Amino acid sequence: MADFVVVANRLPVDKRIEPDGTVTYKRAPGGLVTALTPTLATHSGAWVGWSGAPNSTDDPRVDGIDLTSVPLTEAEIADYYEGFANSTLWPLYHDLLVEPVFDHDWWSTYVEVNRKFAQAAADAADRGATVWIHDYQLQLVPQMLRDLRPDLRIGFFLHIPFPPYELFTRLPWREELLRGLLGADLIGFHLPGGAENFLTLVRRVLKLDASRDPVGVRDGLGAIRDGGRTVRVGSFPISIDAANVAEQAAATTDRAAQIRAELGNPSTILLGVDRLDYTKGIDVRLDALDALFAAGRLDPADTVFVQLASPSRENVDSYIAVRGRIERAVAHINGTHGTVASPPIRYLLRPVARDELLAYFRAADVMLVTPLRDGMNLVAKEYAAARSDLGGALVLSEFTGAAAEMDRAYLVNPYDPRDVQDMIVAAATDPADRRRERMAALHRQVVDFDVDLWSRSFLQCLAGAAAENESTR
Ligand code: ADQ
Repeated sequence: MADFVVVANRLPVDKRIEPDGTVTYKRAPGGLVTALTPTLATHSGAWVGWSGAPNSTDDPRVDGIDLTSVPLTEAEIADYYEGFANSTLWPLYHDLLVEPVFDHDWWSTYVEVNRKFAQAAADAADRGATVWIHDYQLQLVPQMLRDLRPDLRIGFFLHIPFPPYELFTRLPWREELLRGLLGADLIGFHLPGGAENFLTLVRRVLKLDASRDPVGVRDGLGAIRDGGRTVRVGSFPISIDAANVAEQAAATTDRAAQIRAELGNPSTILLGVDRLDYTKGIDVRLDALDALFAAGRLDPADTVFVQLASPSRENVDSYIAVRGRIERAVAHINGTHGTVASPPIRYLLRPVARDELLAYFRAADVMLVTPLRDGMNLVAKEYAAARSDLGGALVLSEFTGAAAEMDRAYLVNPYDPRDVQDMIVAAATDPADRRRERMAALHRQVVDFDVDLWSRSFLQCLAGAAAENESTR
């Protein structure tokens, strides 16, 4: 039994079957694992999640953490994960960038799968344990778990934006989802705006007494009175292990120089690093580069843009469509502005190893992070952390959570093509001392507000919120 349980859609490991048939587990590199490792290590920790493959039931112990697999059938993966989570909630919570699908069968499966996760968490948690549930796939788990185990301290954190009343209320199941979340003692969002959207929805849809004061960052929590309990609501901007990224990136200097040489030693290397997702605005930056080459503001013979994309949700129609759009744009730009020997766009569709990614960060003169909507965006923070040499420049969309903190970046409105073009040129050509001064501010920001602060402040607020409810029980 564990006194600290993480519940997330995915387990933090990759399963590998070796040629001789033996099964090994390797810790998957991911922000959440890094964020929670220190807490898991100092507790008897458990992690409840799906393995990523159908019907997997193994429960390995990896690096001192007990993993509990929630087995999902192929039909459940299609309806809960690809369907309700990624074709209904994801587009609805990201400004309707594609049209969300509302399907009652998907919803039924979402309810059933959330119940499986809640049961698995209830089975793993010791009496009075702290359970931290993550993200939009599991919004019903807090209340389901509270019904099963009223003794637990339950926190929930949403990693994506939380939409305003006008969008959220399209959901036929809006009351059920809000009620599901209210099982937690503390509900965390990246930004105060998400927390305030939630408070407004609870007040207007559920007619509960919810505070109206602005929500602060890491303190100044909102409050909802629900029966005898108080549910706290707060803003906790996630971050990265910045010191570690800086140290590892500094060790890639040779490889970074090699990358520049491999690209033909252009004057300017631009870089994009994203999951291949329509929210990330990969097409926004490609369109801007096309226009800049056409207008002669950037020289395609002396500029290289490297787009590293990792495949994501490949069975979902909107992801198949965005991949097609991006690949057509890459081919169009290279065909129009390149030569056979030196195409200005280099595009890779596969995940890149961590060290290699950090070397690309160190090689890039301009990092392009142009999402149309993004809860936080860790790539922007990783780039700033990696540039302890204070080189490079960050072009960052105002529609990312990261922009709230990283205001010394070259901020752009991704919906304004001229603004994106102008900022790319400014980031590439501003005097070195101005670029350096901006990067120094960004680097300091991510080092000072790292992921350890994120998890510590959330867990501290959760302990306070839960203790308050326990004292009135
Ligand atoms: P994501 O949408 O996955 O996360 P992001 O925060 O940028 O977005 O994290 C992506 C991670 O994947 C980064 O660590 C990045 O380095 C890595 N990655 C991306 N492309 C890669 C590639 N080609 N090769 C190797 N690694 C790659 C969700 C929300 C975000 C929020 C996080 C954390 O959508 O808004 O910041 O959760 O809360």
